[in-house]
Order: sequence, then structure tokens, then C-alpha cells
Amino acid sequence: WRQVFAINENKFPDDFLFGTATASYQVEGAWNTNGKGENIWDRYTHQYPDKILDKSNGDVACDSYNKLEEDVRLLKNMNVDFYRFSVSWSRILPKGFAYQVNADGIRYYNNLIDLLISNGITPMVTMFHWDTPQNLEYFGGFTNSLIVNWFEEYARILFDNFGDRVKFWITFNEPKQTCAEGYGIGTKAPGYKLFGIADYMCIHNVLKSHARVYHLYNNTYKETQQGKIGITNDAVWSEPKTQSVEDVEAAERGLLFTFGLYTDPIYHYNGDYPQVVKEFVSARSKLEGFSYSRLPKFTPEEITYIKGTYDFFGLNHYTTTLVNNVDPFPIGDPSQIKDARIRTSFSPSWPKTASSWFKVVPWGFTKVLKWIKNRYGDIDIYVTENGYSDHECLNDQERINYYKQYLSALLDAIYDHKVNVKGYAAWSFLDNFEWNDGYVNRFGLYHVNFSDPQRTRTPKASLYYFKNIIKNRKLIKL
Ligand code: PNW
Repeated sequence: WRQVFAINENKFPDDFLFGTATASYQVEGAWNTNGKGENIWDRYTHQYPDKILDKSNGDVACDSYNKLEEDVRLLKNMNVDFYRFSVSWSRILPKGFAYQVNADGIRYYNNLIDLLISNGITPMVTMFHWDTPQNLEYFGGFTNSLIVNWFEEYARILFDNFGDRVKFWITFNEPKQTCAEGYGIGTKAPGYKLFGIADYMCIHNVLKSHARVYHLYNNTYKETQQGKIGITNDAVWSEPKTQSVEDVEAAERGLLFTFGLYTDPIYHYNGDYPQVVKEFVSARSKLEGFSYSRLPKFTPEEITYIKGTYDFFGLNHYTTTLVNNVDPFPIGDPSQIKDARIRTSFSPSWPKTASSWFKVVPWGFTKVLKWIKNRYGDIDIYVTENGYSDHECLNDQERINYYKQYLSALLDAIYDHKVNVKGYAAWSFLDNFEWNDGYVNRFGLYHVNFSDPQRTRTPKASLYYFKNIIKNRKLIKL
């Protein structure tokens, strides 16, 4: 029996789907072409080039807007089952609002979707991957609760135009990055710094927007269009730094603050934010002199409205941190870290990548998948991103090693812990605009030459490796 078990362990389930992923601002370019409106990443990179490692921007990026035929040919060559891409809100609605629809934007995504489908590739579409129309940011973007209406109007246009062919919808990609980095720490667009306040306002509205669009789809489109809808959150596994009770609790609290906060209201049986998050933010707010908690409260009706609004869960996973408990921080400016009373670090033994936030810890992937199943039940999980960053290179053996180890950890979750993982998307299809790291840090399976006006794509060694896994539907374990 051992032999049979060993074979099974290396084999992906028969219905397992392989794909690869990108996002509009990171690959499309054509930032002001054919009616596209300005978005917050256009504004941020143009206004504050110093915030980007090589002072670059996504004006041209991979020029995927103009290279759609070539890109689909490359995807076809990889043999992927699905391609995950995002729609640029301001390419569809240049002003952000629904009164002006850009016909060229509709045309572009129609062409992409049609070409994918005629090549046997399933489109998986993210509605929002961080690029809010600039017009909406003037009014507070995701800190304004009216965005629930603005997002619903945008989603309606996507369902009306593409829903006949798109069967996988992801409302938001990683609200944590939008909210905590965009409005809290201020390192990502729109670059506001009101940590522990604006980030909580943001997530409150993201969750309501997600639920509104889920209900819109469910009530109006699902019967005829027959698609699935979910959200993608990113989880960093939190490993206790020591086995002390305090650190073990702190690691769990770390996960609830960095992941449960964004996931519980939709996926937890009771809905709402995690109890420990509500308690810690409320207690800290009081100490700081607030007469209310900085974490907004959902009404019982809102909890019910948001709870269960999913058909699947999208997980982005890259890395792990060590977490330890800290005594209450001195009173000063609020922050989510002070609310959580945690400190994070890396073990010096973990292999580095090109990205400062990212070390290689494959077992963290198994643990986080197991944790998700324990907390949210036996839900369908699609890994919507996982991948490795290096500097420009074609013979990317470290990336191959990363995929080998992380896919092996994923198989452990499937076979040892019965986690229902249905698919996996490698981040990324192409080297692309890696946000604050510009074009310095690369995640692609295809190399892109950004100094060449043609943006020539060249397969890396990892492309051949990944292609082989897709072909054989199995992993040769380390
Ligand atoms: C994701 N973390 O962001 C994004 O969805 C992609 O657009 C991005 O290119 C990719 O990962 C690589 O950075 C993340 O700190 C950023 O764990 C940071 C983390 C996770 C995901």
C-alpha cells in the first residue's frame, strides 16, 4: 500500500486546475490610451517616483494591452487550464462612475476573454487589483462608504458585458494591501498614513462592497450565467517565535489581525470580525482617549448580509513570519501593530528572496491551508497566487526549487490534511511592475526585457519546469 500511497501523494487530483496570474496595472501599460482614465497607481507613481525602487511606473509595463495575441499564444504554449487577470476599473469607467463607459475598454477585455476561450483557457477575472479610479479617490476611495454603490455599478457593467463567458469572479485582490498599506502605512497608493484608523474604515467598506456584489450576482445573474464568485486574501503564516503560551497566543492573534480581519466576516460561521480583534482594538482605543472603537461595528443585519457571500476562497500565499507577544506599546499614534501587540521577524535560517518581506518557508503553506480549513470549514480553495522573486535571470533554479517545495507542501495539505484545494495559479505569468520594487524584483515565468520597446518575452527555466508539472499533473518530490 505504501507504494500506491506514494504515487497518490505526488499526483494532483484529476480535476485540479493549473493557471497563472497577472494584474492590470502590473502588465497592461497603455495608461492613458484610447479613453482609459487615470487611476491611483498612475497618480502615485507619477507624483512620487521616489517611492518606487527604480523610480519606474506602469505607463508601458509589459505592454500587454497591445500584445494580447502574443500573450495568449504564450499561455497556450504553457498549457494552463486558466488565466487569472484583473480588469482596470478606470479603463472601463474612466471617471470611476457608470455614466461614462469606455467602449475601447469593453472591446479590449472582450478580445482577451474570447481569445482565451477559443484557446481552451478559462478566464478567472479579478474585478479590483488595487487600481482605484483617481476620481473616486478624491472622495476618499475605500474610506467612503458610498464606494459600495460605485463598486456595485462597476460590477454590474462587468457582469452585463463579460458574464456570459466569465465563470470565475474575484471581487477583490488582497484588501489587506489596499487598506493597511494604502491608507494605514502609506507605502502603496493612495499613500495615506492613518494606521489603525483609515485602514479599518477601508476594510469595512471593502467587505460591504464585496457582499453587495455577491448578492447582485446571486440575485440577478447567477441563474443565467452560472458562474462562481469569491474574494482573494493573502495569508502570511504566523509561527510562534517560542513555545511560551504568550507567543503561541500572539501568533494566533497575528493571523486573526492580518488575515481573519479580512476573511472572518465572509467565511466564518458566525460572520463579523474575530472576537480577539474587536476586543484588542476596543481596549486600546479606550486607552488612547477614544470614546468608541477605531474598528467600525457591523450591525446584526450587516453581519448576516456579509456572512456566507462566497462560492470559493482565493488564497494568495508567499511566506511565513515568526511572531512574538509584546507588552502594551506606549500610548502615541494608533496602529494595527500596537492593537495586535505583536512583533514579527524571520528566522535567519530561512532562505532569502529578492523581496525584503519574503523568505522561503514551504511548511508554512501546509500550515496555513490547514488553519483555513479548521477555521472556515471544508470550503473550495483556489490558490490564486504563489511564486518567487529574484533579480533579472533566465536560468532561475531558485524559482524552480521554490515551486517544487511549495507545490509539495500543497500536496501535503491535500493528502495529509484533506484540505480541498481545487486549483493553483503561479505568480506570475510575466515579469512585471512589482509595485514599490518597480522592475527590480522579478516574479515571472517568462522574462520580459523592459529596455526593449518590443517588451520581448523569453521563457525562463522555471517555465519549462512548470509546464512539465501541468503536463504530467504530478510532482517529482524532493
Ligand atoms: C501580491 N506579503 O502582493 C500581489 O497580489 C501581487 O500584485 C504582487 O505582485 C505579488 O503579491 C508579489 O508581491 C503581496 O507581505 C504583497 O505577504 C505582500 C505580501 C503578499 C502579497
